[in-house]
Amino acid sequence: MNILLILAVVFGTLVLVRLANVAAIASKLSEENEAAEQESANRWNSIGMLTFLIVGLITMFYLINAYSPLMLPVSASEHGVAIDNLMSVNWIVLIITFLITQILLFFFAFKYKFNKNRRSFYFYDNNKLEAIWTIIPTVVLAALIVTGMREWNDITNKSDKMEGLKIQIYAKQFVFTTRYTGADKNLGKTNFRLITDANPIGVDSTDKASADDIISNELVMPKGGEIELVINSRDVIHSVYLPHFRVQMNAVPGMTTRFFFKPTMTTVEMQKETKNPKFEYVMLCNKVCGVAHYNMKMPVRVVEMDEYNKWLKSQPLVFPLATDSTTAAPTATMAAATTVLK
Ligand SMILES: [Cu+2]
Repeated sequence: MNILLILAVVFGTLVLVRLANVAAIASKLSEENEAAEQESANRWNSIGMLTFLIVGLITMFYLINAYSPLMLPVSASEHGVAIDNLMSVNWIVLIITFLITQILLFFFAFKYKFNKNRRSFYFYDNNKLEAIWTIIPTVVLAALIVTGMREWNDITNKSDKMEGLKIQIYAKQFVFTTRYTGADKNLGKTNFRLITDANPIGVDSTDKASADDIISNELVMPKGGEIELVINSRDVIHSVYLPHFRVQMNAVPGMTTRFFFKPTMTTVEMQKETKNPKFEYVMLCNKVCGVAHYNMKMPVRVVEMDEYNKWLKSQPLVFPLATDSTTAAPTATMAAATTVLK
């Protein structure tokens, strides 16, 4: 704090001295000197503009190169490849536009600095020019938006129309829980009134479909399986974010959201791809949902179908066969209020 104060006093004094100098010089200047001073200032400003352009561009490309190893590896899902392609197209358009506009802006500031022998060219109106700078951005932006919307519709339509391997992701502050279907391929109904320590996501034990439901604190998926995430939240809005699969969908209390996708690379394959033997997929909460939000995540594994089936058998049922009636039996009113999972 003391150093800051000293620095403030020193720099404050320097500024005052400098201002006094400027005032003294200005008062001495004749009209001719003023013109020469102005020209020199313009020259230095224009050189500053050009330097800023060059240093800025070099820094930009250096940083892009330096940080690119921290970017996500190739997509581990089918639709993710299309998303990555869209993203690349967007970046190419953005970078080209950025380079053209910024180079012109700073280079013109350098080249067309004030020159008393040059008159600026004045024109009142130019329809052709206005048409060009209106139509080109409109066409490019419309093309980007339409292709993006088509891709997004394609991805989300699957969630509405197709049936996959249902996996429920149940979010609460600050943990995720997963629930898998048993042989009946259906998830039993849930109701928040049935939530207890032994039944953390409120599965309705009277629903036949819940008898073989399996619960876990890990998201394991078979490679090549059509996965249908069935997403719910107990308390606030969370977001299920699987960056390596280019998947993100909000978990909203009171409603069910879905995401349909197909993992294409096992964890082992991704470890080889990234040349990182410690690589693990992860699911993160991507909505600031409270104080421990930063820590809300779940380990994710993608394995071959055989291994997946073996793993699933080793996981506990939501209702173990010797059910504790005090923790699991719902009342008639509770059953009536049960949320229906399609
Ligand atoms: Cu969260």
